[in-house]
Amino acid sequence: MRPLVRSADNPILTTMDIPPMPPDIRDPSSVFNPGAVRWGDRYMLMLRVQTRGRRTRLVMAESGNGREFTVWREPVHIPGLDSVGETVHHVYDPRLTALDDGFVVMFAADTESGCRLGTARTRDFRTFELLGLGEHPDIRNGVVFPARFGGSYLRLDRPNRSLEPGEPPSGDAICVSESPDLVNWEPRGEVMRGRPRYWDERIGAGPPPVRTRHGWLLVYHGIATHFGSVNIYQAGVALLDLEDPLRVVGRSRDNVLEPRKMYELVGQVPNVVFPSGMIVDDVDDEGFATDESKLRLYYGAADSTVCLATGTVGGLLSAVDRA
Ligand code: BMA
Repeated sequence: MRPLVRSADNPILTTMDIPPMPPDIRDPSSVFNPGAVRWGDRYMLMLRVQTRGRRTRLVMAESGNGREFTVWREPVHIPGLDSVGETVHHVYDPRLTALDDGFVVMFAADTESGCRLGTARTRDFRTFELLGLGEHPDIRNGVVFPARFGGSYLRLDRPNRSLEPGEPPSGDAICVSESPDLVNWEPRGEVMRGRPRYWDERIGAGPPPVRTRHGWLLVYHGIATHFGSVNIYQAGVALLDLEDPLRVVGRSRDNVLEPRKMYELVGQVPNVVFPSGMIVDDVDDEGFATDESKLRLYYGAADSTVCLATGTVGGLLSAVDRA
């Protein structure tokens, strides 16, 4: 049985669902790669909306059932982003983590000096506090763990190392960084590498990992680059040690989601499923997801729309091959 089933309503969000927000957002080009988190009885998405000027804006959407979303009428405003000392051209691919009675947003920020990882905090998704843009010269796919480790915060990230001349910078290793305050991050080591020639040659973390009794359940994206004219973006799973997430307990040999539907095969960037948000309903008294816990995985399809796939935590765990 496949561990993930696509929603029959896919794509669950398209540009038709984005209300005009002049002067920026009018008849936008695409909406994709959302962060996701549960807020009380609401399912919240932070959408990446791309205007026809190919500028990116973040926009909130909310839902009572995790499938039908209402898009808020004002884009997210993170004060201070315009005075960080260099021009931020785009902010995109936000990951949302519930932490310390609030929510942390980690997003990619394209600047002249490369892609940085911005961090902001909110309690209500209306007002945001910018914590910083980090120091690493070129890094992406930053994802904060929804827990502290002996007082420290940990994140997964993916340093960019340009692998092909002339191509946008990318990377082939998911790493861990540690921070005392969510502002200053120190690299701690490498978690796993891409597997040359297979489905996940280049990799990056997807949504924030989910805590289970077996370990941290991580959905990540893998890119197959050996098909000549097009890169194929897929999703797979890994299980990381609960106490020491630098240690990989297991990893799926195969992907668990790959472009097959027309909305994944065709669009602004063809052949892309990009997992970026996951909401797990029901955790036990100590905050662990159980094998029966239902999950909703939100992903961008072909850099054009937002899609949903559902499953259980146990189903995804069964896709993990032991290391
Ligand atoms: C990656 C990121 C994602 C995007 C993907 C496919 O490098 O830029 O935002 O969805 O490429 O184009």
